[in-house]
Amino acid sequence: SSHGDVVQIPEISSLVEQAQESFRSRFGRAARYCGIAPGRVNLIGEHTDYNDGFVLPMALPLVTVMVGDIRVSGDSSRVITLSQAADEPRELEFGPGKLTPGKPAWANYVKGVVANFHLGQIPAFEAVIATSVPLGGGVSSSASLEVACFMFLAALTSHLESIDLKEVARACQKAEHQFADMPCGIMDQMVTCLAKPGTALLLDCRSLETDFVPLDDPELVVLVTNSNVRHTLTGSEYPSRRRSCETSAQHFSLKSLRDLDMDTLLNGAEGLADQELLRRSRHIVSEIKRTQDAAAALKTRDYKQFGRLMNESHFSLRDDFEVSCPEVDELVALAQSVPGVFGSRMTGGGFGGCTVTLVTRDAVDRAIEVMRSGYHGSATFYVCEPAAGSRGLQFPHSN
Ligand code: GAF
Repeated sequence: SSHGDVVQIPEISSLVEQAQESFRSRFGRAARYCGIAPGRVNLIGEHTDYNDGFVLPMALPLVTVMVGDIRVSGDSSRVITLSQAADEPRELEFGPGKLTPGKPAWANYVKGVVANFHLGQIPAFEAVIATSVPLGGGVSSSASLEVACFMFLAALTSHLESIDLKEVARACQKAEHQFADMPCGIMDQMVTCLAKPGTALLLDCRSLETDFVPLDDPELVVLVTNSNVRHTLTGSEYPSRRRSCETSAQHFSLKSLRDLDMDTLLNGAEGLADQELLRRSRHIVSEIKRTQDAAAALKTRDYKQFGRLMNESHFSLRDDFEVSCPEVDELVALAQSVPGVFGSRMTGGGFGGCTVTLVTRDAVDRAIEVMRSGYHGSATFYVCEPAAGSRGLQFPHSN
């Protein structure tokens, strides 16, 4: 159908059931424990997390689930992913010894979390992973897998009661640093862990203080559009942006760009090695301010102002931080042209992936139609409202 690229988001319960059935047929008994964690979209505050700044993401109704049980006998653990997008092999087996990253890529997130699980000894286990989060699409499929795995292990080891979700986020970030070679900030893991339905999370990435801002207007939706492109630059450009920010902070003798203001930046600019560093820093300083302003606008339900800030954020990421790409710019320009759209921007690390658009419910079909027909590639659309964060559980005994 002409709406075939608007994704019908599966119920979490049906994803869990699918994983449970698969566990039963593979391992011959019922799964007893479950970890669930969502993907995320960032509304504003991009590349600010590793500069000690503010971010404003929300959880998506797309989730990764991991179900399983302690192994009956044998001392190695076995994990299967049902994701068709994951690289082969889709079954992982690892012993109780030291874990190292390798292939397949999806397994590194599991191994990284096992290696960084700090709540206690993990017994040999068996588990099945299922996900509705598109892999590599810039909506934190990796953080959702890490946190789902952590919550599963917390359930398995009876640590759900005492869990500190900020510590979980830190452990999962470390897993990603060590096992996926990705020097990410703390945004994705924090929102995946902590999100609350109907709210965006204003997070101070320096103090990890949280402020849940209501985003539950029935007239509004958040449209996530996957450009379905991923430029290979991603791997090298993210760490290089991080280094630029550190170099600039050092130039101003500051701990991070969070502590820089625009006047100081512009006055001290001739001392900066080049124009590029100035532009990189200008994005961070302006984006941190925009994020705080956007949260304030959201609190007063000033969606026009919020949308303007989203648009400005995009232009700053495109022109100053240079992490967008032509395909994403095209989707953003198309969305911004539609009446009823408050704002639209790239979201996540950049170089492909998704855009995020704040739009009235009435106008969302039109926005999708304009983006679909004007885009030179093939996009995928997710109509979303802010969803819940992670959880772990033990299935009640059945039969
Ligand atoms: C990626 C990283 F994982 C986050 O920490 C954040 O830096 C983001 O890019 C950019 O805002 O998602």
